[in-house]
Amino acid sequence: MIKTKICEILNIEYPIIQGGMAWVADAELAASVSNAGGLGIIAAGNAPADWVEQEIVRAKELTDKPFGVNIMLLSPYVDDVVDVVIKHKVKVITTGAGNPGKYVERFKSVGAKVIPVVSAVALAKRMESVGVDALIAEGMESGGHVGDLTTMALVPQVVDAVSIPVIAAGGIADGRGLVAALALGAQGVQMGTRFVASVECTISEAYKEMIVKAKDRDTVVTGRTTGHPVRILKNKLAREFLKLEASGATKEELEKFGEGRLRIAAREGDVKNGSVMAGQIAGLINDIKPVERIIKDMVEEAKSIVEKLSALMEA
Ligand code: TUI
Repeated sequence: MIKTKICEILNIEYPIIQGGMAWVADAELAASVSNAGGLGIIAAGNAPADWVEQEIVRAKELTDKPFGVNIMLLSPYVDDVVDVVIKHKVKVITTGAGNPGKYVERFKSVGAKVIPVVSAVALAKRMESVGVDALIAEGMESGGHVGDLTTMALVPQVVDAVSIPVIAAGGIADGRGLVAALALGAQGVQMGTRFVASVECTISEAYKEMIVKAKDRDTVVTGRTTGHPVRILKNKLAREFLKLEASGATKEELEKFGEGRLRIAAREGDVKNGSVMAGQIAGLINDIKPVERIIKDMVEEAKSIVEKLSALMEA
């Protein structure tokens, strides 16, 4: 058993949360993770509220365990998505790319736990002061929109700066990562890339295969010049985007160039012209496994590491 405070707060068996990945994390993936004892998350991304509502209803059909919704705060539909998660009394709300402060009271009024993603200490303190239940400290190893601190440096600094539980994210895909996160003072982990390479993930096989084939140095960060740095796997799109940035393209030009690219990679399987968001840990992932296997293997590995470490202390 690896039980932490966050397991009690979220009413889950293992301290493993699935990342809220736009165009990837639907009801199928979320329910699979929740059924396996973790916390599954439906990602609202930039989707309209009626899509989010449909996925919430479907997840309730697929699992009787708790699951959450991730709200991407830059979405044009954010207010409607907030209404939907409140209407359906979703148990856990994670947020990304902004401060959920103005919604916290309404989430809490229906008993939801609120867990924002943060990438820096100042942000963590600000979020704690608006009354959130826990934080996800996400290092720049992550896929998608990233900050600039590594998980190793960020997590213990956030742990020391706040008194609410912290969940580590970025660069975690196995039992070693789980034990490392706990050693840094985190109460659990959030994983994205590892769950993308799962049987139950409904995205294109081409996207999953690209993660399986990726090596350690195969991701790059695009969009640094626009203030929206995004980690993706190297491909034709990444090369063209970086070339455009180096040539001094404007924010508007770059945003136009990048529009809709995640959808075409995830849903249409165009992994040359699409944006294949993935974390640096893609290089460690060499197979596509059922979600339950991912979680069981991880917990088993973590237990055996803890036993070895204890023996080391006794020796
Ligand atoms: O949100 C993510 N990862 C994402 S969002 C996304 S969709 C997107 N695509 C292109 C451009 C923009 C968004 C793909 N991947 N991770 C969580 C995260 N949130 N990392 C960092 C933050 C964050 C950033 C600023 C959280 C709060 C914040 O607050 C700003 C402020 O001052 O309030």
